[in-house]
Amino acid sequence: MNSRTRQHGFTLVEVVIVVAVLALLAGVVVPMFGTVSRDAKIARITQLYDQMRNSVQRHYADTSALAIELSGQTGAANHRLSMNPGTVGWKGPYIDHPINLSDNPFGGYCELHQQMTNVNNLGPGFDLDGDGTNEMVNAGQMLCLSNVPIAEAQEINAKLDTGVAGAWDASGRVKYVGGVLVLFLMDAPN
Ligand SMILES: [Ca+2]
Repeated sequence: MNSRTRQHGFTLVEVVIVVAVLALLAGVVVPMFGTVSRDAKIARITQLYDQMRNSVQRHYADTSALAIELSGQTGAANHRLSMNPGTVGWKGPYIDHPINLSDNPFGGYCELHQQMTNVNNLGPGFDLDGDGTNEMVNAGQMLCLSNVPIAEAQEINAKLDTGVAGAWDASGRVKYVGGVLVLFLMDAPN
């Protein structure tokens, strides 16, 4: 074999090495993107928690009323933070758009409720201090997100319920039942 013919193309061994290196890189890079995406979804929910808690407090200060925002519904009556349903004292919008399905990064619903009994299978109340009894019972403001995987729900709980005793999924501001993450935002003043 002279130097002229040696110039043509890659040998099979070279091709195999390149493919192996690319496969190795893909194996490293793809999970990295998956982790970033997962962390971004968790961060999105903790941001939503802060934003919605601030919004329901401002809405209550103006109107002395609790609000609902339902991702699967239309109309001002179902979007009381973003649209004025005729509530006395309303000075909103308190959020920049009506809550919709894109507000849940895990693809489920996103609903702001004012009665625990409206949330299926979650039972009344929030055990805010982890002592085994519910400090907040029934009326209040809580954000419900479906389709949240348990591992992600546990991470969100760890961020929002630091130092809370009791079962992670039943105590504090974060509850989790059957794939539904429930975030306590505001108690109804008695
Ligand atoms: Ca909790």
